[in-house]
Amino acid sequence: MLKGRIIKGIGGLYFVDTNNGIMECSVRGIFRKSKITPTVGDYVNILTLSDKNGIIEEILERKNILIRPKVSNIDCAVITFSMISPNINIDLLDRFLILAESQNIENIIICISKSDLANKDDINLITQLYSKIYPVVFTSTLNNTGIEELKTLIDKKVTVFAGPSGVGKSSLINAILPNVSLKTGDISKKIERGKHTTRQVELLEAWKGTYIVDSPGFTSLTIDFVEKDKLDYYFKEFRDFLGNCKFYDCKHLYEPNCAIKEQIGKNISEERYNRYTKLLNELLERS
Ligand SMILES: Nc1nc2c(ncn2[C@@H]2O[C@H](COP(=O)(O)OP(=O)(O)OP(=O)(O)O)[C@@H](O)[C@H]2O)c(=O)[nH]1
Ligand SMILES: [Mg+2]
Ligand SMILES: [Zn+2]
Repeated sequence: MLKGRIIKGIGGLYFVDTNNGIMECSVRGIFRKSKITPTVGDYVNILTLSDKNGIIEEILERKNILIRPKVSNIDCAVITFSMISPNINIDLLDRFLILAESQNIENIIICISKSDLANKDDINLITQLYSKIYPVVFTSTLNNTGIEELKTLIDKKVTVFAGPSGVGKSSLINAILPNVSLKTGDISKKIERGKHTTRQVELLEAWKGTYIVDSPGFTSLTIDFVEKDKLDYYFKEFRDFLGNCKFYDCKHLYEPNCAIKEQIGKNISEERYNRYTKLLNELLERS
C-alpha cells in the first residue's frame, strides 16, 4: 500500500502525488456506494497496479473540507480582495474570514491585491481595521509588490486563494509560480457576462511541500452554516475575552457586564463589533 495525496481529479480519475511520483488512480466500487467521495487534498492509501496506475483503497481522516472550492486538508487561506476594480466589500470580507475560521483553517491571511490602484488612505484604513487580527499583505502583480512576503507566509502549507471574481487571485498565483500559467480574465467582460475564469480544482505544487489552490470567485456568501453560539469565537479578536462575561451564554448584545462590549474601542473595533451584531441578527432571524 502506498500513501499519497490527491492533487487533481478528472472524471472519476484521480492524480495522486506519492513518493513514487504521480499515480493515476481509479476508485474502488465500495467508495462509489458510500457517502465519502475522494476530494482534492485528501490523503489516501492506494493499491499499486503498475508504475503509474493504482486504485484508491482508503481515504484518511480529513482535518477540514471546503465546499467551494471542494478541497480538503487546507492549512492556510489567503482571503483576497482588491481595493478598487472591483471595489472592496468589507461585509463580504468578514464573511470570508468567518467561513475560514469556521473551517478550522489555522492560518488566515488577508491579501489586498492591485495595490498599484489603491490610495494611501484606503491602505491605512484596512491596516487599522485588520492588521492586529490577521497578517495583511498588500500585493501588486504589476509592480511585483508583496509577492515575496506572501511566499514566506505560505511556505510548507496547502493554501487556498479565495475571494470575489476579478480581484486577481489567478494573477497572484501566476506571479508566485512562474512555471504555471493559469488563465486570467478581462474583468469588464467578466462582470458583463457574469463569467468566471477559474473552474478546475487542483493542488499546484509551488515548491517542495508547498501547494496552492486557485478558486473561482464568488460575490455573495451566506453564513447559514455557522452555529450562532460560535459566531463570537469566529471573530478572532473576541477570543481572548470570551468567558469573562457575567452570563455564560452572553450574546454580547444587551447583557450587562459584557467583556466583549467592554473592549470596544480598545482591543475590538466598533466596526467589527457592529458587523458581529449584524451577522448574529441574521443568524437569529433564520433559526
Ligand atoms: N492593476 C492591476 N490589475 C491586476 C492585478 N492583478 C490582476 N489584475 C487584473 O485583474 C483582472 C482579473 O484577474 P484574475 O487573476 O483573472 O482574477 P481572479 O480573481 O482569478 O478572477 P476569477 O477567476 O474570476 O475569480 C485581470 O484583467 C488582471 O490583469 C494587479 O496587481 N494590478
Ligand atoms: Mg481566477
Ligand atoms: Zn458578552
